[in-house]
Amino acid sequence: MSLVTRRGLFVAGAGGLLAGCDAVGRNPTAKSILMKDSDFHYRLQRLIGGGHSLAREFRPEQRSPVFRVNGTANPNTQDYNAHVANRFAEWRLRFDGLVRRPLSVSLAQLQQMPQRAQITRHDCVEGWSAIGKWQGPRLATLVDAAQLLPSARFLVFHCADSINGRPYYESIDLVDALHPQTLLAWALNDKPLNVGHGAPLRLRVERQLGYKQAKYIMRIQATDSLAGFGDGNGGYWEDASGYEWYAGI
Ligand SMILES: Nc1nc2c(c(=O)[nH]1)N[C@H]1C(S)=C(S)[C@@H](COP(=O)(O)O)O[C@H]1N2
Ligand SMILES: [Mo]
Repeated sequence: MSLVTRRGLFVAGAGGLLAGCDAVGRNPTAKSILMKDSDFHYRLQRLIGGGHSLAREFRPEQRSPVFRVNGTANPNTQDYNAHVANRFAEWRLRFDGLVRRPLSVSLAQLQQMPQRAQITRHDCVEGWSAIGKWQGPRLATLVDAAQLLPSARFLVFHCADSINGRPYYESIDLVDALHPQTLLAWALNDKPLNVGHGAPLRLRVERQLGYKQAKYIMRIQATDSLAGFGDGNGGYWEDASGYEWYAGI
C-alpha cells in the first residue's frame, strides 16, 4: 500500500470520527466504544501531523474568574502535609528510570530554569472548562538534563495522592514530553500553586484532557513500557474507569 493510499484511508477515518464526536457526550454507548479506541485516536493524531500543533492560547482578560478544583483537593498524607508545613523547602522532584543522569531538583531550582507562561483552556471530561495562566519550566528542559536512554518511550508521573487506595499516576509519550507547551507548572495566574491545584508542581500537557494534567508530582520516571504501573493502562483513570490513555482534545 502506498503512503498516499494510507493517508487517504486515515483522513477518511478522521471525518468519520469527527462526525461521531458530537454524539459522544450524549450517548454512553458511543462513549464506551470510543474509549476502547484510544490506540486508533493516538495513531491518527500522530500520523496527520498533530505532533507539533499548538493548543490555543488566550488573552489575560479571557481567564476564568474561578478555576475549579477537581479530583484530589489535598493528598493529606503525613509526608505531603510535612512538605506543606515547611513550604516545600525540602521537597525534591526526582527524575529517574531510563536516564543517563538521574535528577533531584528543588522547587527553587525549577523556578530558576528558563520559564514559559501560557494561558490555555483546561477541559475536564466531567463537562466543565476553565481558562488559566500556567507558568514553569518546559518539561523538555528536564528531559534534556536527565538525558534519556534510547530505550525510553514514555514518562510516568508519580503523584502524592491516592484515590480509593490507588496512587494517582499518569503517563505521556515523548512527542508530548518535548512539545513546546508541555510544562512543569508551579504557578497558576501568577501565584504559586495552592494545594487544591496541585502544589508544588503539576503537569500541563495542553492538547489533552484534564485527567492527564497530573497534580502533586513527586517523581518522573522514564520507561520503555507502561505495563509495570498500576493495572498497566498508563494512568489512574485509565485503570479505574477505562478512560483513553491518549486523551486528545
Ligand atoms: N494527582 C492528581 N492529579 C489530577 C487529579 C487528581 O485527582 N489527582 N485530577 C485530574 C482531573 S480529572 C482534573 S479535571 C484536573 C483538575 O485540576 P484542578 O483541580 O487544578 O482543576 O486534575 C487532574 N490531575
Ligand atoms: Mo477531570
